[in-house]
Amino acid sequence: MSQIIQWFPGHMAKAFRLMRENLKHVDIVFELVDARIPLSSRNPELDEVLGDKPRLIVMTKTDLADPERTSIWRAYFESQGLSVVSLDTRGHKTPQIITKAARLVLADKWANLAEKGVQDKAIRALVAGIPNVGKSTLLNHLVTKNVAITGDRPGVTKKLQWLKTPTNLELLDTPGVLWPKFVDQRVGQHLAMTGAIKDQLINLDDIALAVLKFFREYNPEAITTRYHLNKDIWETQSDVDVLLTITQKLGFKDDYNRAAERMLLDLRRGKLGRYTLELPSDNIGEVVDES
Ligand SMILES: Nc1nc2c(ncn2[C@@H]2O[C@H](COP(=O)(O)OP(=O)(O)O)[C@@H](O)[C@H]2O)c(=O)[nH]1
Ligand SMILES: [Mg+2]
Repeated sequence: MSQIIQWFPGHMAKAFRLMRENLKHVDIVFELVDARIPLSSRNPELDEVLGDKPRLIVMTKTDLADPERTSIWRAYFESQGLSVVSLDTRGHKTPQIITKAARLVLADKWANLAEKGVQDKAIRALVAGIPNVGKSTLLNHLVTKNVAITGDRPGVTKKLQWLKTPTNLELLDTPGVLWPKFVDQRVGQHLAMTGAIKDQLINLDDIALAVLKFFREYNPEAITTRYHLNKDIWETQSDVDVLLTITQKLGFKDDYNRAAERMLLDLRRGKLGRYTLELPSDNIGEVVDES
């Protein structure tokens, strides 16, 4: 993981510089977070960059997340004074949900404009978030099905391009790319578990063991059902032993790396059910001062 930590700061500084530039031109920022890892998919330094720029938290991939935990997270964000929506970004209601929430955030400002005779001004927005959180998908679903948006292009200086939506939003066509902050070992693990980090960057067996540790508490039956294990395996076997048993059940002999890979794939594709890895009370990323 150390390689990643050293690799990010330069990119992040550049991404933030670009974002500061772009912020001058928008009314609101849509900060995307993955509903399965609402803490690990955020970058706390964004707060500083945004200042008092209006913001809407958009929890993506709720179709993969634990609905009960999504509610807990929504309440948590609201308790922090943040506006929040949660959705499957690919759903047909996405434009309505996002636009309605953005209008609400900007209601006072737009009422003031209306008093000055400015009617129906489009809301200009910047979509921001870590890689793979769903930025391009959201843009595609807000605009029209056929607008081509080709990847992220951080650092490219060019004339701003706006995408118009039928709901009177104007979106910067280049999303703001944020990098996750590896403040805590769990952050890296959670990003890996949800597929936000490339497999080449992670130790598969470590992650597989973290998956088992999580499911042992959260939803043990998802594992026993999927891999045809005895339900009481959790009482008699350690996580390492469970991984070995799964390896054998899958017919991979002693190649537990292959089993780890399969488990991760299953997890990311939702074959182990819906899950949310984090709760506000987990205190991930809260630096404990030990000096
Ligand atoms: N299940 C699910 N998949 C999503 C959702 N939003 C995005 N995705 C998928 O997540 C992956 C990454 O999305 P993308 O928009 O490319 O992320 P970006 O890197 O932030 O632009 C793609 O495979 C999308 O289809 C969602 O709400 N639910
Ligand atoms: Mg993209």
